Formats: sequence, C-alpha cells, structure tokens
Amino acid sequence: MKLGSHLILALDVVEEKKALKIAGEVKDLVDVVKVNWPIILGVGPEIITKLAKQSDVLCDFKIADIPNTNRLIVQEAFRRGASGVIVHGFPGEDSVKACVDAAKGDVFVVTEMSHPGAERFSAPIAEEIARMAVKVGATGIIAPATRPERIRRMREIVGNLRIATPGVGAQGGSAADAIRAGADYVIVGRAIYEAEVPRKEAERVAGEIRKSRGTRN
Ligand code: OMP
Repeated sequence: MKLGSHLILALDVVEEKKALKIAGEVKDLVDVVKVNWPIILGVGPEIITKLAKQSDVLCDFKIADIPNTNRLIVQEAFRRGASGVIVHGFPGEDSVKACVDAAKGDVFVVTEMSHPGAERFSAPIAEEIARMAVKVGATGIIAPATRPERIRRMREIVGNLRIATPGVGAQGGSAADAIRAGADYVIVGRAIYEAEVPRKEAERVAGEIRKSRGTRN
C-alpha cells in the first residue's frame, strides 16, 4: 500500500454511487480506501475491483477464523484487487500466519480496538498480539487513535512495522496526536464521508497529518 499522505479513507457507505463519488473526489488525497462489511454487503464484493482501478484498497474484513478459512478469505480479497487486508490477532498465531502466507500484499493485525468496550477484552492481550504480528511477518498493526499512549507503546514493540490508527474524528481521537505518537496511517471514516464537502475535510486532515509529521520527534 502506498504511503504518501498517510491518510486512509474508511468508506463505510452502502450505496455504490455515493461510494464511487466520494472515493473519486478524494483519490489524490488518500493513500488507501478501506472497505468493510457495510459496503461489501450493501453494494457487493465487485466494489473492491471497481475502487482498485483508482486507489489501493484495504479489505477490512477483521478476519478471525481457523487458518484454512482465513486463507480462503484472504485469497478472494486479493483476487478481487485488494492491496491489503485487516485480520484479527486474537484467534492465534496459526490463523494470522495463514493470512500472511496467503496474502499478495499487506496484512495489518488488529491489536487493541478503538472503542470503549475494547478496554475489557482487547486491551489486555494487545501487546502480545503486537509481538506476534512482528513474529509472523505482518506488514503492520492497527492501534487506537482514541488512546495515543497505546500507539506510542505499540511503536516500541513493533519497531518499523506500519501502524494504522482508527478513531479520529467521530470517535474523538485527533490525527495530530496519533501521528505524534508514532502512527504511519490515520484512518478516517465519518468525518470525511459525512462532511458536506468530503474533499475539503480530507484536505484538512491531510494537512494536519503533514504538519504533525514535521513536528514529531
Ligand atoms: P470512523 O469512526 O467513522 O472514522 O470509522 C473508523 C473505521 O475504522 C471503521 O471502518 C471501523 O470499522 C474501523 N476501525 C475502528 O474504528 N476501530 C478499530 O479498532 C479498528 C478499525 C479498523 O480495523 O479499521
């Protein structure tokens, strides 16, 4: 996946026309378009191939199954044109390794999720999952922008693996804080696709990322 603006659009819209319009409007401002179940179920998996004609596409299927099923899901995502996939770490090393082995591009492993409920089950095992992501050769991890101190801690664990961070805007996190904590990609959904002028908001966030990268130590 490309690394230029450091911005990933989470395209959680369920109508094809709207999805393609927004993705087209911001395509030069985002490195990657992330698709999740809402758009896949609303529009159909062909949307991956359509979006991939103009952007890198990250399939956020939060893959969390036995190794063989994981392998099949990853193969289908890349066959349709994905540049990367997001997988859950909690099913274990064999399940995550099956994804890495089957991938024809990047694999990001979810460590600690961004919502409040994640503090109970996801946070306690997050550091172990991050170490496993390094061990199996993943491209990177997902860590929460809602808790920038956790991004900082994850950076110590994963070294130069890429960190992508959701939770900016609608969930209360800030792109500047996430970048200063060590994130490589900021994932933004509602703040962009629900904005009156999505391009304007994408420009604003991309500018904030640029400025924060310039001041990070
Ligand atoms: P907004 O809250 O609308 O910006 O969207 C955030 C996007 O990131 C959604 O597509 C979520 O599914 C995704 N996400 C999280 O919000 N939290 C996580 O911990 C992990 C993800 C993810 O893996 O992308």
